[in-house]
Amino acid sequence: MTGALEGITVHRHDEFVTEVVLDRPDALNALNTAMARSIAVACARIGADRTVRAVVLSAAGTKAFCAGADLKERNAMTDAALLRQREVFRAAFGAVLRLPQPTVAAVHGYALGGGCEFAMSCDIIVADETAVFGLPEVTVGLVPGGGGTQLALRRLGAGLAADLVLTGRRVPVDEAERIGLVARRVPAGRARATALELASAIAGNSPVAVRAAKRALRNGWGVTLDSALDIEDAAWRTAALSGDRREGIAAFAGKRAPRWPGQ
Ligand code: CO8
Repeated sequence: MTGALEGITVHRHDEFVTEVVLDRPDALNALNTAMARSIAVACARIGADRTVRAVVLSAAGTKAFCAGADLKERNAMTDAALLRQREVFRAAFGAVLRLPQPTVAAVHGYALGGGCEFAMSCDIIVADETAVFGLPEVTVGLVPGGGGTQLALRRLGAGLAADLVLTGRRVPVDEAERIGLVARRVPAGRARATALELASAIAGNSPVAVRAAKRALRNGWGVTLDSALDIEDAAWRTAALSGDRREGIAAFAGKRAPRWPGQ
């Protein structure tokens, strides 16, 4: 993918997987305004590309996935500039969260503040032994604003979300795995490769079913069980009436790999 992207790079892997790399390693991949704009642009392109079946969000360098908002850039900002930046940041976090394809975060090192929020905006978090999560916003006079309070609440429950958000403490990978923030924990240096493998495995499944299942998982958050089951039913119908379902069952019966029509 070409175009003026700053602070990130985008790579296409095999046929169906796209990787977005947070790429300001000298600043621990801290999120500045230009980078946030680029993330929104890249996600808009990826989201509209029906040939992309899974997305990996990874980071350059060895020390950090992302150390949050670029506090040096913010240091020089007026209140008005900060409010303008907020809209750009909201668009970036929203763009990752709303990607229609499954998203896998590959986390190594620090994932703090906005970094933790980017990881939580993905469907699945893979983290290596060096990963450290945290929402330290209250320690710098802020509230998590990239979805952190609400994503922590939904992913971890009210008690743990309050613990993390109100203390701003760091969560080592052991605890992150135990509390269910991290779905897969891998040896140091293996997060990206594992995330790409996972994305490839997902991309091998029916694209219609995978997107519909993601919609059900996402839209079922925070609604009543009855409403959530209606959402699941709609997802089921989408998949059940698709060419992918016909092909999936024909391939099973014919003992061959499916060739998904993707519709
Ligand atoms: N912003 C800018 N630069 C940073 C940041 C950052 N957040 N974090 C690290 N850096 C820079 C350092 O200044 C340093 O640069 P230089 O060499 O030029 O001085 C370089 O990266 C390396 O950092 P350190 O020397 O500090 O490395 P350490 O290993 O000693 O420490 C830490 C690493 C623990 C990650 C430490 O750098 C740190 O605490 N950073 C700040 C973390 C933080 O508080 N993040 C939360 C910020 S608030 C936020 O993310 C809100 C997001 C809201 C988005 C939603 C909007 C809608």
